[in-house]
Amino acid sequence: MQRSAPPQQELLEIAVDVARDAAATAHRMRAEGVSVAATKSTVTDVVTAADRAVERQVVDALRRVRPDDAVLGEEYGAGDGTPAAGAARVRWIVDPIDGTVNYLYGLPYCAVSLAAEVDGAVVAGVVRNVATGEEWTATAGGGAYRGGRRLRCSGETDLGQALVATGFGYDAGRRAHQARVLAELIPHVRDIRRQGAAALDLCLVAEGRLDAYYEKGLAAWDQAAGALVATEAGLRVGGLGGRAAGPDLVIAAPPALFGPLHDRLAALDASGGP
Ligand code: LIP
Repeated sequence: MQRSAPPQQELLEIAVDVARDAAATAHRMRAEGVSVAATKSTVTDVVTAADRAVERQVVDALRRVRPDDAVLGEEYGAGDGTPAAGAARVRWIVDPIDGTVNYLYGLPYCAVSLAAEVDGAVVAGVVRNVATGEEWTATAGGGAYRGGRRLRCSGETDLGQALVATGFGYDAGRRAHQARVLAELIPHVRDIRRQGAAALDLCLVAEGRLDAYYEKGLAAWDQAAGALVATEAGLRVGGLGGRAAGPDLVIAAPPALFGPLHDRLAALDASGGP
């Protein structure tokens, strides 16, 4: 018999507690000095000891409070304690340090991102900037907040006036394709911001500190919590051609800007390339 799903607010409170402790660990380890522990998909796709330690801390904390839940993390994947079939209606999606290269270089634009998914739908999420302590939260249908303030996205309706954020992958061929797309797009927007952490980019768009965001190549852990914050702040979040936001492309924009940005990115084959 399938268990009943816990209330979203309860999942959010767990996420916030776990993310705050995780961010404190990441902050302390940064102060103690970090170095590259290993590389992943390419020589520039680095992982530090802190990425691993923080993810283990998050997984252990979630196991203590909700031992039957599944966990998907950037560094350890689906983990080892996959619960019995039918038990896990809840899956946690964690990026221990989104913006790892910024973290390595000491740039204050990296975050712990933790989302709770029930039956495949993200229902609660938190993104906490490791350096500044800024914290964004959201529940499905319950709105998005930072510092107790309910967030509303930008009201910009003209793509030519939009400040757009984006990012590049770790593969040189993909970066070359993304740069070609950007070179064609940039004359049609106000300007571009490349800050290096998708979870934070989505949260800044959610509160109108940016007007829109798009990126190819994101994994679930990069965008799960941030996309909920963005959606709950009034943004349309999706992919090309009516598809959901995913590795092909994530676009987050106010409803009036989504169409024009989507059409430009589609014409530029933004989800194509390596
Ligand atoms: C990063 C993303 C960012 C992207 C980087 C990288 P990581 O995630 O948040 O948007 O441009 O290439 O994928 O690797 O720091 O978790």
